[in-house]
Amino acid sequence: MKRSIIYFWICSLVIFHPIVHGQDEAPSNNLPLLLSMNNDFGFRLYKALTALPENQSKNIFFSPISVSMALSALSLGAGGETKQQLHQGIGHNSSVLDTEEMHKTYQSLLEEINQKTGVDIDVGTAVYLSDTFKSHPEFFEKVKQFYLSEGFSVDFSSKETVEKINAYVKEKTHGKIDNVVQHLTSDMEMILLTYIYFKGKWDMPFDPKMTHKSKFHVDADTTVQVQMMHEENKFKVFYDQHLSTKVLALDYNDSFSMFLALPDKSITDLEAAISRQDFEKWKNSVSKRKVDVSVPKLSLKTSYTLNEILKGMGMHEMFTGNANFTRLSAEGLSVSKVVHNAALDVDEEGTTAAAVTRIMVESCSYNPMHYFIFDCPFMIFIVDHQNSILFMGKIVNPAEK
Ligand SMILES: *[C@@H]1O[C@H](CO)[C@@H](O)[C@H](O)[C@H]1NC(C)=O
Ligand SMILES: *[C@@H]1O[C@H](CO)[C@@H](O)[C@H](O)[C@H]1NC(C)=O
Ligand SMILES: *[C@@H]1O[C@H](CO)[C@@H](O)[C@H](O)[C@H]1NC(C)=O
Ligand SMILES: CC(=O)N[C@H]1CO[C@H](CO)[C@@H](O)[C@@H]1O
Repeated sequence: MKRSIIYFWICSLVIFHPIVHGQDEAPSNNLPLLLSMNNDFGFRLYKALTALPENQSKNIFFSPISVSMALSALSLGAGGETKQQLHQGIGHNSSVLDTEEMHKTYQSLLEEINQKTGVDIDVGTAVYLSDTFKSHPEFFEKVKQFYLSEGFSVDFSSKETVEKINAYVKEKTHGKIDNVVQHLTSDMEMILLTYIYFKGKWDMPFDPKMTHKSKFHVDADTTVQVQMMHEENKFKVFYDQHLSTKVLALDYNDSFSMFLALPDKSITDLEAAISRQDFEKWKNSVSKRKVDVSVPKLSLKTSYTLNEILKGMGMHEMFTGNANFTRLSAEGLSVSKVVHNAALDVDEEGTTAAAVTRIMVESCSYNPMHYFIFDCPFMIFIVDHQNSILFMGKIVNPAEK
């Protein structure tokens, strides 16, 4: 039987800028279950990404929710062992949350997120299908219903299709993610892509006049110059004794927050020790204190081919000749590529000024609780009001784009 292929593109980005205030929705009962599942998945994916030797001294940034959403949507078309591996891979346990309920909960989550007016956030899915491909309509109806997907029938052998898909992604990510697809092959039958875009404004913006050039210690031998934002004010902070890590929460002018975690010693120790439970503790542990905060401006893009990572997480059958996508189509299908693109921009907003040059501490040695100076590798999380991790990663070198 001919094996056709499915491509995946997962696009995520986040930028920070002006917005207006919105209201919170009452969560459905299943939402906390889905959020724990997604957060757990995020930590497992993070550990898998950082375990790769080639990624060890690199910035990491991705959207766990975007990846698990894509895999969950794909599981609607899978059967047998392939479906089981997808469910286990994302951490779905049907005795805790019924499978149909899981898909429905994704739907309420997406609807809730897309209704937010306080920040600019956009999450969704698109399915591109070859115009000659015979698929089961139920799959697409479900992806449309639960994952708010748009569907397009295209000719994968045509050059315009590449442009069409790139233009779509560019529009959905407000110009931040561009050229995700370079070329397509005529044996492709389907592309499933999910995207997430987030743009928020700090509750307490940084004063651009206080931004200055400063050193960032990438490792013991390497320092780079970065634009360091600075503010001395009341911030939400916490010292995690167990992880020997300083935690700073920066709120947006709505219920979204960014958490920054700066280990006293090495980022690799923090990575090895941290779990979802540690992270979830932070939200309730931070308290307002007057501290001196320095955070580098950030602008980065990442691109990951997740095939090997997902195989390592137990989802291998979908890539093989044994893949079971019988609920998607009677034709033999396998997944050829899972790609995740993400982008992050953090700034004080507005002008870049380098008026003041300050001497920063020279090494990553411990400095007192009064100082939250992010001049050594740190972890970063962007969460919604329920502590669902929309984005996570680590910044090793802010100067690297
Ligand atoms: C944040 O939202 C509130 C309420 O809508 C508004 O009054 C305030 O101006 C906003 N702050 C910023 C910095 O935009
Ligand atoms: C594929 O999945 C379907 C639906 O779950 C199942 O009926 C079928 O037996 C599976 N096929 C194989 C070869 O495992
Ligand atoms: C699923 O959840 C049940 C109930 O909490 C638990 O007993 C079982 O071990 C879980 N299964 C897996 C595969 O984790
Ligand atoms: C920044 C970087 O090197 N990322 C790589 C991490 O590992 C994945 C999976 O092998 C690659 O696709 C990325 O390019």
